[in-house]
Amino acid sequence: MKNIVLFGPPGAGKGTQAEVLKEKYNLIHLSTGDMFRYHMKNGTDLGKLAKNYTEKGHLVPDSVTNDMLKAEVSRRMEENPKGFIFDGYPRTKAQAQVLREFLKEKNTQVDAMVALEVEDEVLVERLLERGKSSGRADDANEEVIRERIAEYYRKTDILKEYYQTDEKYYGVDGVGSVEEITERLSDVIDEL
Ligand code: B4P
Repeated sequence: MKNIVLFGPPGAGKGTQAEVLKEKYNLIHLSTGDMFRYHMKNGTDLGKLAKNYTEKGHLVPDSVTNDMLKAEVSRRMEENPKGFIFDGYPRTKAQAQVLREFLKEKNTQVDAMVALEVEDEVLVERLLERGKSSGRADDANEEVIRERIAEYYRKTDILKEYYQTDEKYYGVDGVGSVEEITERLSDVIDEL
């Protein structure tokens, strides 16, 4: 089983690339952002809670996020997958620790953390563009987008060091066409 953490700031292209890579490598794509959006759309208790954080550009608390992710991994494990692409998770050190322990219990591990590197101004531009049609409250204005990026530097960027100590970290240039970036990511995945 091969498990990949697809990493990067908001708008780096994690979701876009995960959709391509899941087909190419026959992996299960797990996006915590998509899970929260599903709950928000359906008005569940979890969705109501998540909304308070996502619309301000903040991360949803770790305990809630971890429980949701673990339940989904357990459910999808029953499909006997070739592996998972984690998109948007982990986003804090506490989440990374939970993921490590949880995968260990399942006799598996993170094999690579691949980080898409994109400058902040390009991120803002991409998310504002998506906001014109996505209907996503967190893409709606520049202030919230900048807060998401700030939250990334406060809590998430540090995870590069966390995975670097295990020699599982790979940085990939996230600027270029979607196809070019898929090629760069594939070069890393093919080596695993
Ligand atoms: P996410 O859904 O993960 O949002 P994201 O960071 O914007 O997504 P991504 O980087 O995947 O961007 P995409 O490919 O779509 O999270 C949303 C919110 O949920 C978070 O802010 C947080 O509140 C909450 N949340 C999620 N996970 C959490 C966790 N683990 N813990 C706590 N809270 C959590 O690309 C963006 C845009 O760029 C698209 O419009 C795309 O078309 C465009 N694009 C992609 N690749 C491109 C390219 N090569 N060139 C030009 N444009 C490109």
